[in-house]
Amino acid sequence: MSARKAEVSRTTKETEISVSVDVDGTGRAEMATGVGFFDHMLDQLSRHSLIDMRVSAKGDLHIDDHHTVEDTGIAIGQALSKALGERRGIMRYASLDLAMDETLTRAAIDVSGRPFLVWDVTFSAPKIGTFDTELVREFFQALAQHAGITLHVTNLYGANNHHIAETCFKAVARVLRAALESDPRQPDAVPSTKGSLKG
Ligand SMILES: [Mn+2]
Repeated sequence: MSARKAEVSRTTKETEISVSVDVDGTGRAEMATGVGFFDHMLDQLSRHSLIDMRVSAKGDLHIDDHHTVEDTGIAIGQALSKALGERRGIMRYASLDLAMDETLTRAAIDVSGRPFLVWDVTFSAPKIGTFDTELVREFFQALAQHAGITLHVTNLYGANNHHIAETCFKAVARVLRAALESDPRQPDAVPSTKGSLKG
């Protein structure tokens, strides 16, 4: 595999974001989105996927966190898609149940080139600190769309909303790691009968 690294810069009237990723990293995270809870979640995404990620976002936080969170998802998704190129030699599929104290969340992924999010996660409160819980879905919707991945996330049970959010990020991180791992039995093949996993 050639180096699976990419950088993306994205500027709109609402946000100015730059992202760099190294898929074959060590999980080194440098997050500066201006949203503390979101930085904490992105740290989990990087740490548990072993994808090095540097994210710098300047968004219209005087309105709310929405544009910053969604556009960061778009930029990380674009960077991942760019880094993965033809998606040769990857395992492609992965799933797992991720436990954290009282919470259990399942994630399944197909690095298919076909963007799709199935989201079955309900929060019992609208906020975690100052962070809107509905933005967790917005982030993963943007990520799935722009990374070109099919992603299913199901919270099976849980009481604490911080745990529910955190298990979503950790579970997705772990399935990303497993699905992007190189397949030693077909290191140069695109794992598709179509011959293409690009969207
Ligand atoms: Mn935490």
